[in-house]
Amino acid sequence: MLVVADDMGYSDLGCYGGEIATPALDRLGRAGARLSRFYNTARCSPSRASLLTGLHPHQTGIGILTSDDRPDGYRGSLNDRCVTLAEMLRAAGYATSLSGKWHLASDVWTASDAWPTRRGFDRFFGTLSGCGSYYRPTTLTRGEEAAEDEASAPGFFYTDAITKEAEEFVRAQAVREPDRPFFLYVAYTAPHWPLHARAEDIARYRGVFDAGWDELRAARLGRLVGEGLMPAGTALSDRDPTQPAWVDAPDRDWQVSRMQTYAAQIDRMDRGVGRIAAALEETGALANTLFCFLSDNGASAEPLPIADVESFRRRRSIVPPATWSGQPLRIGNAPDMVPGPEDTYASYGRAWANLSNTPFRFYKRWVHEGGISTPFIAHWPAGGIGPRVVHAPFQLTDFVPTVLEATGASWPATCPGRDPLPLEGRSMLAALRGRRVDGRALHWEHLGNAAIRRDRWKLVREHARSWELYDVDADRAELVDEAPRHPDVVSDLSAAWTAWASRVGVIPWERVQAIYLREGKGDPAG
Ligand SMILES: [Ca+2]
Repeated sequence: MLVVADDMGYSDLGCYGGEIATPALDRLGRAGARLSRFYNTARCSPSRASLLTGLHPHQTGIGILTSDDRPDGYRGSLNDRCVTLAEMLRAAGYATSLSGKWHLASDVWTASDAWPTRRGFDRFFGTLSGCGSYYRPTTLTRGEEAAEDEASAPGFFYTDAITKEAEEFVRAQAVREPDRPFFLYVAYTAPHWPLHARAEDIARYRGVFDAGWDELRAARLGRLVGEGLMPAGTALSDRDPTQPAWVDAPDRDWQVSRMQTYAAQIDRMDRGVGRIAAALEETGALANTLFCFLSDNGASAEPLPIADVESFRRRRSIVPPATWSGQPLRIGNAPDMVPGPEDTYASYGRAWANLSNTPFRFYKRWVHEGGISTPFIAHWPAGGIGPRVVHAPFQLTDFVPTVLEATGASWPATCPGRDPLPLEGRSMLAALRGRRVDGRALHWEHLGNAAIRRDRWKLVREHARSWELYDVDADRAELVDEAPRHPDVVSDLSAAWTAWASRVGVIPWERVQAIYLREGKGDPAG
């Protein structure tokens, strides 16, 4: 079972130092392995592509998001050189089900060979697009049939609908095919914007964030050290330089309401995980289920609207035309727009994202630690994964080999009509079981932002800027640039990164930008 959160930061969960109530994930995390250095790949679609195929995102056709930018850019849909984990496990006899977000097909309205139902999932209930209203999710689909009307039922809330579908699948399988193994992928959209949550969930966080982002960031780092996830002495990055000190921040009541709503989104997701775990327990499957949880990218500093309100409002794949009762949506972040209700469409902003990514710098889209660091929980008592913190670094390409080793399923060297690329990662199972594993280089590229990590060194740069070098064992928050003192390491790692980028088909960011400029397609990063 794989549970993915959307745009959740490194330290939001209780068992990773956060204030948010996540008892279900805390219980699984503390009874299983928690990884301190697991990395996603900075953005929704590329992360999901890598997670499900064991390849780097560029190899699957999804280098940015799901815009089809051929012939000069990426395809924006899973290509035929990759095989999904669902396809591999189904071939090994597993029942397969996806409940939640897909975001791996450029066409979200017409079924294609990049839809989940044609990529190994027997069952699919969820959204094809990258995000949307929790009360009225656009592109909601069941199998290959439009299902947006299902959300018109009284009391519908997308997070709960994802949970319900997954829980029913677990209970139904126990009756329908009790001896057949299954792969259940639960892809919540929480806590991605818009900030939608029920009033009673938001009320659970009254007072929790009143101390503000400065105090709370320091407290989170203290708890990360206490949990054994960060070494004692880890330095906290400075507050994002564009953001005010909490004591100087205007509209603090509104600021608090944004973070309360974000917390309520995670809280609701965690209660869903608790319900699914209870279903696994009641059907006798929990102890012998490899349960994994992670977030697809670091916390998001994205403002809303991205571009102007009117063009944003026209994005039908993520913005519903109105509320179910016909009210227009209020899109944007302003002190007179308290988030949560169906007619709002807001995000929580850069300063709170800075808290979510404690102790790191930067956000979703960047490949500095704040963009790519995620909690990773693996729970499988019958599989020898006991309570421990694992510090070995891994990235998304390592997930598929881990599941293949755990299940005994095999990678399909041949698929009819396809020529799949070999897997890029390696199994994490030995490390999850507490054994030492050798180091290996990890690589990233997104929007021209680039990084490579080998042993204690991480070489990283923002697009069009110079390489920075950090000793991420001693300086995880990337505060002291060692590049001037170690030019040999910089040249060695930059050459290794360039060779990797060339091999996996990274398209230079300038070329992608040129397509958008030429065709008037707007901002390729948006
Ligand atoms: Ca995301």
